[in-house]
Amino acid sequence: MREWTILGAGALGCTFAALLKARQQPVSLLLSERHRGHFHPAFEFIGLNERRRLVSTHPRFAEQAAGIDCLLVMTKAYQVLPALTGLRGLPADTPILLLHNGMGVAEVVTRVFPHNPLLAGVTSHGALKEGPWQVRHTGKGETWLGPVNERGKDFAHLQPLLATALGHAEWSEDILSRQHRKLAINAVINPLTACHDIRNGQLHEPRFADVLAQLSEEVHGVMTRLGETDTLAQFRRRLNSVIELTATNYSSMHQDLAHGRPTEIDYITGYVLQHAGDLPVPVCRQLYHEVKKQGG
Ligand code: KPL
Repeated sequence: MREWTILGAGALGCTFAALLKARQQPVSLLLSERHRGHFHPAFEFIGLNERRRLVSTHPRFAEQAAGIDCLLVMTKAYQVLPALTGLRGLPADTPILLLHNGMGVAEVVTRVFPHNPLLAGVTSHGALKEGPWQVRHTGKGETWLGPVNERGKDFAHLQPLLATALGHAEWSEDILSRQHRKLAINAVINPLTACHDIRNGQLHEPRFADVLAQLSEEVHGVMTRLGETDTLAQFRRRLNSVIELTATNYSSMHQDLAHGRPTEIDYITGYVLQHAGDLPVPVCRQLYHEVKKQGG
């Protein structure tokens, strides 16, 4: 592979670009039309050690899709399809690695690009945009990737490249399960913090104890229905540890709602509702409608 192309020049996309470039791995940023003519050839990256450096990137636009070797998709979930449908010239052997939050997108990407190797990943790195072209890496996390279709299985060699740059990356043939685990955490923390206008850590205040208990039970029930084997107690332990580790953060859904941006509710809570079958999920449903009502 000659070059990574990152779709989604948000905080996390730029952080991955900076970390890959720091290991001399070639990176280009695939930009949307609104950046044409307004693109900064470099962004400022603030590392975990507070060191600042200028990262110069090679911009690409949709009409240059034919030259993409490996596509890393790091947009918001609802931006993936509109962005990918503009890439008609993408070669059929270019692997597409979906690293966005939420689920339900891969099924549609498979229909639009039936021949491409498709992979999915989850990452727990934290990043923040401090200015239009200024990005801060706020937390080192773990990254998992694995195949979504048969052709994706030939791309396990991407894992060591990512591990070198990110500090951790592992390959999993059962990436769906990793995605479910992350989705379940997001389905509890994100809508609750967004609707109540609180930081993640405030979920541990006694006033949220009941709703947290009920929502985690609902989400866990749906995950079990999807074949996941974690017990409710194990799920709650993981959930509580993420709440503690990210206590001072505003969740991504909180930030989206607070800034009047669309949220990923359809790909997080919406996914849980779609897979609930006949399980009762009243809190999930109520939060879904509440986020929608607030404009998300
Ligand atoms: O992934 C997150 C998000 O905000 O989307 C969590 C883990 C909840 C951290 O804020």
